Amino acid sequence: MNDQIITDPALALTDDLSRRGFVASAAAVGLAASATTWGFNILHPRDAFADPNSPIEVKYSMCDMCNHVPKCGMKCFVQEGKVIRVTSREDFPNAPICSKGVASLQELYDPDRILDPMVRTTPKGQAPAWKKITWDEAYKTIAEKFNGVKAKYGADAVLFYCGDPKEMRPVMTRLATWFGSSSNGTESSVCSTATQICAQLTFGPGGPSGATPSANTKSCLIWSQNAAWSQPYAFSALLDARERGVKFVMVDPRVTPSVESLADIHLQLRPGTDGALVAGMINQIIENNYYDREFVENWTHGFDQLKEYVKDYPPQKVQEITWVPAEKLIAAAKLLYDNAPSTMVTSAKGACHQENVGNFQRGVMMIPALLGSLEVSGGIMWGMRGPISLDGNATTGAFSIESTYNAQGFRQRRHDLKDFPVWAELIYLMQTVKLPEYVKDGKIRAGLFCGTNAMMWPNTPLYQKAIQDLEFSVGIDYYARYWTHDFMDMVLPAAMCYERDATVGVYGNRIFMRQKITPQGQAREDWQILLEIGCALGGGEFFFDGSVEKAIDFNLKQGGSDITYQQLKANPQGLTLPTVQNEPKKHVSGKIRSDGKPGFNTPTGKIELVSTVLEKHGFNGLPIYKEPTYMPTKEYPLLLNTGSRLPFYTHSKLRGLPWLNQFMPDPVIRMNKIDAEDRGIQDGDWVRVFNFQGEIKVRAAITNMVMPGVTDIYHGWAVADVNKLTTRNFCPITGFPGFSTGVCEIAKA
Ligand SMILES: Nc1nc2c(c(=O)[nH]1)N[C@H]1C(S)=C(S)[C@@H](COP(=O)(O)OP(=O)(O)OC[C@H]3O[C@@H](n4cnc5c(=O)[nH]c(N)nc54)[C@H](O)[C@@H]3O)O[C@H]1N2
Ligand SMILES: Nc1nc2c(c(=O)[nH]1)N[C@H]1C(S)=C(S)[C@@H](COP(=O)(O)OP(=O)(O)OC[C@H]3O[C@@H](n4cnc5c(=O)[nH]c(N)nc54)[C@H](O)[C@@H]3O)O[C@H]1N2
Ligand SMILES: [Mo]
Repeated sequence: MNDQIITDPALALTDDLSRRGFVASAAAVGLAASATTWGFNILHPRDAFADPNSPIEVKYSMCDMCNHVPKCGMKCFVQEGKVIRVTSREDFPNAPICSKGVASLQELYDPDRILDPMVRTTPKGQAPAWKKITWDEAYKTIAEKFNGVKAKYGADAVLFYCGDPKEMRPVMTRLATWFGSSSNGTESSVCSTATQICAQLTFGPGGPSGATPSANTKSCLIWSQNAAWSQPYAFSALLDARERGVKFVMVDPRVTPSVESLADIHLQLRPGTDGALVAGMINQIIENNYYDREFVENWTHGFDQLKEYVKDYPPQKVQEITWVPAEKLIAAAKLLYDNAPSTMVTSAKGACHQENVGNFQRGVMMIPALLGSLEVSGGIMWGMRGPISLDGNATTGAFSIESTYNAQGFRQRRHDLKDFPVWAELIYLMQTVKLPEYVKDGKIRAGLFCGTNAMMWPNTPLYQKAIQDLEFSVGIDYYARYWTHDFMDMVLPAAMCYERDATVGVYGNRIFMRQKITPQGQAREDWQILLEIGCALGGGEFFFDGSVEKAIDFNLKQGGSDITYQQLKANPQGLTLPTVQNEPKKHVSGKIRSDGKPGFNTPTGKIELVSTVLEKHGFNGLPIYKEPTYMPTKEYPLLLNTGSRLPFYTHSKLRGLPWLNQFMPDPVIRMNKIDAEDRGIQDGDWVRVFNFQGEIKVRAAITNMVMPGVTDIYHGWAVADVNKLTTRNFCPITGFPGFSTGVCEIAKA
């Protein structure tokens, strides 16, 4: 790597071409060399060649290409310290690895990865150039800058932030809390937290937000999830359920591969009208006496008000609003009633990216409650309080910051408290969607950004500017990404999944740790970097003097387990944790509430059909329907629906990996044949997609996957960032933007 590295979009584009050339040659050689039925051989442009006669060692790892927990198991074939091949891992809870897992080797040995700490040498606002520095120099600068800002403006002026990657979060939280900053946020500001908030409001804190079908489940309501593409490990379980005879009702504006392979009834709604559809479903459940009287009378709050409210949503009216045929809605309610117990799945994107999510998703959660499917086998069950509290990342109770957090009065000081009071009451991480405002007002002046992509928020340029306007900011990443790190002062090289110990993976009662290889260059694992920053800031002992091993041990102990780092290292096949057998009707036996009384963990002790927490904050407590802010007009007649997942990319990532890029080299917008014909557009044409806020250039894909009037486009394309066109209309309860509910026009480029 050169000492001076220039990141520039134009360069990135030409670079892409040369990489494409590499695909062709690599694929050809790879095929010829592949002698196995499992996995693929790989050849790399640099540094990854091993002497073919050297011995092959098997190591076990866990993938992190989609940043999701639980992760998929990987079996790595290692020669001279280099991973030469990767396959699915046998006897592991999550399998198989997908195309992203296989292609992760191209990321591991990507010549574009950053392998040294780098500081910028040009002023911000100008094209950046970077200079290599040592880790010690980096830590010293970070400590000076962060402590300087803290001394002048208080600790809350330093933002601690993680993007979609999840594994480092417990350490980031420990760091923020010790530093004394209540400005501790994540990408979950626009991902999944809305579901968590709705579940807490309806079911109470600590409860479930849904459940996938289990042995006794007879039907399942999937409210917008295309697991075939976004959760392949979960999709195979759904297919198994279907084979067992489970009936599926699926709500989705698109005809997805999941809809095609699972749905008995597909409710294909106009995006953003979920609130009306859910009111229509509840209307049918109540009007037809499908609801469980005993449960409703004893264990719900606000039934009469809900009953009155949904009278306004008879099937015919719902059809006009949502475009879902009335008879399908009627049939869906009946199918769920006829096939009890029923379970329900919502999703972190499809069911969250609406301005009205804080209302409608509570309505979705009320459906299994009304049908009497809570706390019954095959329905939705609360977990048992057991001795071990480790989640998929072994983070629960992690560095147990809750008490420190409360003791230091963080909640009252938070910058987001006035903007999103319900979020601030329920979630200890801050809602970051108002970052531009907080920077403009001088409330946030420095930031540590681990695994961050500035194109994830609506109206990207505002967030890029906010990051640029910080007095000091540092990113931790595998790459210096021009759309994010060009606006920062420093970038630190993170070790990839193959190259790190932390964190352990917990799947039910099984626990695993990776067997790492030596990181490339100067890269270090996130846990180590964050612990070392803690030490540089002056917190040595609190950060285990930088020891990842000690941090993992502490973390496991906090979660209630005696297992140690050394034991996990010695047992790559995984270890078993003690479990507690779950049992039904825990709301009757008093095993749900923390005070041991019967009922649920809500203020009323009941499932809240009318939320008392929302009422306390001045909101309507019912799951009301509100139209999206933007409706189609003559000028912008198409609905802009963004971000539905593609199987081979994750957000802004993986575009540079030849094995994946070949599937969709250019950004694409899906549109219906009727809309295309109206505009003289042919399949594959370059088109302009635009609205009052911005314009991007992409290729048109003409398909019946979307209805006339609706489009479908993925986010995270640096060359065509759709978040230049998405707007900042936030759900007042959750702060979530309407990524699903914009408007646009399309014309031939
Ligand atoms: N329009 C629209 N916008 C959306 C969405 C949408 O559906 N539509 N979806 C939203 C959702 S749900 C999400 S989750 C966000 C995602 O938004 P982000 O999390 O911001 O997106 P990523 O592209 O995953 O960026 C992660 C960055 O972290 C780096 N990275 C990956 N793994 C690691 C790691 O382990 N350690 C470190 N240090 N770095 C790592 C990657 O190289 C990348 O630069 O986007 C949101 N934005
Ligand atoms: N390959 C891959 N996998 C991923 C990711 C990735 O980027 N790539 N991202 C990961 C992340 S961070 C997340 S949050 C999850 C997201 O996981 P999900 O939320 O399950 O995302 P999708 O599978 O795209 O399913 C969302 C569905 O919602 C539908 N939808 C769109 N608008 C609306 C609407 O207004 N109403 C309703 N009811 N449905 C609507 C879309 O048509 C789509 O089929 O996926 C994770 N998995
Ligand atoms: Mo997400």
